[in-house]
Amino acid sequence: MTTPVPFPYEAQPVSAEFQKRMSAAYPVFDPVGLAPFGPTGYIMPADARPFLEQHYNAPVGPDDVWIVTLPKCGTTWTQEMVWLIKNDCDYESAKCLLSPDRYHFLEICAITATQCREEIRQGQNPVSKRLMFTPLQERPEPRFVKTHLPLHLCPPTLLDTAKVIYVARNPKDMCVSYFNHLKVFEERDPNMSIDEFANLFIAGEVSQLPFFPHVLEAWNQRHNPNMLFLFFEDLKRDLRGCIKKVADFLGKSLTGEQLDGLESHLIFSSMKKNPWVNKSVILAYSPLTAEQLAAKEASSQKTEFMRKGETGDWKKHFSKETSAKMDAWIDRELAGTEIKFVTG
Ligand code: PPS
Repeated sequence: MTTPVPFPYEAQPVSAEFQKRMSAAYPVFDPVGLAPFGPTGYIMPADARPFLEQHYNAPVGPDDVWIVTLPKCGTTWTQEMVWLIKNDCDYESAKCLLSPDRYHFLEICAITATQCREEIRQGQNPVSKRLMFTPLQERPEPRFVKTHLPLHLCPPTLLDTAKVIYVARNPKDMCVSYFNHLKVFEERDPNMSIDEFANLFIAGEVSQLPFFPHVLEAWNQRHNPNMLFLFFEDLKRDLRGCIKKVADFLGKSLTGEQLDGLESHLIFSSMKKNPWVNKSVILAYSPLTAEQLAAKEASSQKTEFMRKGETGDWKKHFSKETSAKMDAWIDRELAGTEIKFVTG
């Protein structure tokens, strides 16, 4: 047995004001609360450390592929693409959930509010139990891993060993998409406005943020031969070109016919209709059975995972002031870097 690599980070102490803000915005995480971890203050439930230590020591093999992203930046889209490219466009075998069936969602336990994690443990939904509690070690190789952790919280050997695909999305659209996601998954105050949320987003006071340190850490690794850095907006603009780029990176060659097939499988309208990457995703993360979830859905809002898939959707949501505040923040954070986001 190998000795575990000591995990070098602790949850940072937080002020009473911070706790109060977090508790008002994200009550589901009470009473454990959210806390910043590590040098960039990555926000997670305050009891996440033992999980993070495990993830830091996760097994990594040379044929493994890790999709590393901030939430809502094109993870699912890229996961489906990568899995199909690696598996020779086997659409029949792709008729099952990305996570837990095809991908390991590394930190799903760590980011789930403590009592929800326990509800899933005690609950009747076998899929969510598998999603939460199957160790990475039990997955067959090559392993497909999805994570929103920043690179410094991933295993230190990751980039020397496996292939990593990082997908970035402009922060304005990510903010709107995340605002919707946290409502669907009941992880924020449902009455919060998008402008209030944008303030928390800029301050990095949202689970799995702050935004810029995460992106810039990966951007700085973009020339590493084991790293492919993609933008959501490029996937939108030139899906076929991105499929080719990913296939090249993974050492796979695709016929013209395979490219055509993948392109039509991966466009938004197809992904939205595909239950394995859309509708059933909500079920996979719930302690409820399919019947219980259907009853809940009938009595509340529609639970769609694939929402709009657009670049520039933020224009329909932000006030002028919020948009200007975001622009100033983006300019400030990107000064002196070469990274450019397309926002619409
Ligand atoms: S998650 O929950 O973090 O894994 O979400 P993630 O998959 O990263 O991001 C979800 C957003 O990606 C959009 N999406 C797409 N857009 C365009 N084309 C395709 N094929 C596609 N697939 C997923 C999805 O709709 C979410 O964005 P929004 O803006 O909310 O629609």
